[in-house]
Amino acid sequence: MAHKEILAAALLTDADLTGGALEVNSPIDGALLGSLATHSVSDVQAMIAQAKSAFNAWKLVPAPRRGELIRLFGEELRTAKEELGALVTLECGKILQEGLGEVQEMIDICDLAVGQSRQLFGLTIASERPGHTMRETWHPLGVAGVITAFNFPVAPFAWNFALAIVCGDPVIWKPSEKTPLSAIATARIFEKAVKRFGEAPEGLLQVAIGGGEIGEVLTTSRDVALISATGSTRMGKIVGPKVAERFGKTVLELGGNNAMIVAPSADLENAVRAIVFSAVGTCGQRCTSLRRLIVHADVREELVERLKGVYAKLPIGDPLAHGTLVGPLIDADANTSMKKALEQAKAEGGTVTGGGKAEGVTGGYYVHPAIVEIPRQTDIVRHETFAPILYVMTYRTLEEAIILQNDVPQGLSSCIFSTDVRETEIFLSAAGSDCGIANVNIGPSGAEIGGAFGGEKETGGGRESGSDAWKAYMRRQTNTVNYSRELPLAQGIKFEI
Ligand code: UN1
Repeated sequence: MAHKEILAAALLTDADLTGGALEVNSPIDGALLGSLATHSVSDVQAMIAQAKSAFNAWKLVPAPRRGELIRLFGEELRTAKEELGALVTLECGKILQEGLGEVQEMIDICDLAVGQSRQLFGLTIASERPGHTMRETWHPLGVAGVITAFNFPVAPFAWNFALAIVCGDPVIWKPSEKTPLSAIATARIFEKAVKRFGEAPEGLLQVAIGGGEIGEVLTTSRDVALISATGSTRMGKIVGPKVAERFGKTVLELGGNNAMIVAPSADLENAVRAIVFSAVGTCGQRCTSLRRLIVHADVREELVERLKGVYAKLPIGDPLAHGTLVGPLIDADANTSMKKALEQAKAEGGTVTGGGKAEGVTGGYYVHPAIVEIPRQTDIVRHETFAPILYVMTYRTLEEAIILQNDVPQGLSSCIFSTDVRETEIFLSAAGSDCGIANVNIGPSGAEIGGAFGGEKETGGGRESGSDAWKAYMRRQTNTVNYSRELPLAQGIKFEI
């Protein structure tokens, strides 16, 4: 499909695509997709006011009813899956299968959130006083600001949004300046659900288009109760303290530097498939991408040879074309960082295979994914470069492998390939991986929405998506109720007046 058809199918109009200074280019061929108007600081302030008034109405709507709106959103997303998936591909360059997968994640989280809307459970707690009862209640939190990155233009938004809405919180979404169109199209799909729902307050979802100045309004406003931000550690270091200064809440999902340990007992066939998908998928630009391979000396040679064989034949090119496995990098800057990282890796003793410009594809930044064999975990290996670079290191004892796996500033995702249950259980134990995600016999990327998603250390500590991540969008209240005729004090204190 031509670019114009994809934009039209996603219901983007000329009015959306013209009239402003924010140029959006497709990484596929550099074509200009639109020149968008951006929001001013005062526009965003008005959005916050609107969201605040929406909150006052929405927080009183019963949660299962709020879930109904998300059920309808999930239905609309099912209908629009192909169109939105293609737009995601057009705008961020991931292959169509992954664009569609991203929309599927949105649908899945809607389903989860609908169920969750009937399960915003609190606890009942034993009181130490006679005739008293204690419980914990979860209430809507307030306006949520959701900041997302170019590499996943829609799924992390949906993880936040679907839960926020069932929890009672309106959302202001600041998408990446590189992928605003997917956000506008998503908001339009949500509008359809709102229409069918009938009685939703105005402003449950507002999209703020612009750069850092927009983010600044959201992070510093006392009327934005929660900031959930996905992006670089650098961004998190700016956002985190700003929100903390006003005692706002944050969910931060920042960098990853994810490793796989391949043990001698590993199923190498599956390991190769998992490595290639997680290292070159989304052109190495997932926060969960595999960046470090820690291979046992006994299987290293065989594994690296097999990988080099697959890498040499990877179909690189138009991500909309059937059969392509590697699309373009997002832009020139990404290309430069990849080049620089490879130069540094060489200077630090690495041997690079691949990594150059891909032949025969023009218009975008198409590269050969790189394998870098490196004797030590040097500075560049410990740094997250958002590109398809796979560093390969060797180990002899599992202990040594786990030390290498953990010895990076980031702590998002990790995995081990081994058929030895003693090894896999150690890897998942307190003596093992220090990451938020630790997998056995699958790669580090492609997490399902049912689990909590996020990581430790410089990854930011936030958890989104499944499990009890919904609690971040609510405030916890502890209630003590006295149904006796006395007034005993806690801790047995006597206070006679
Ligand atoms: C991201 O790269 O920011 O686990 C999100 C995965 C996807 C989400 C990645 N479900 O790879």
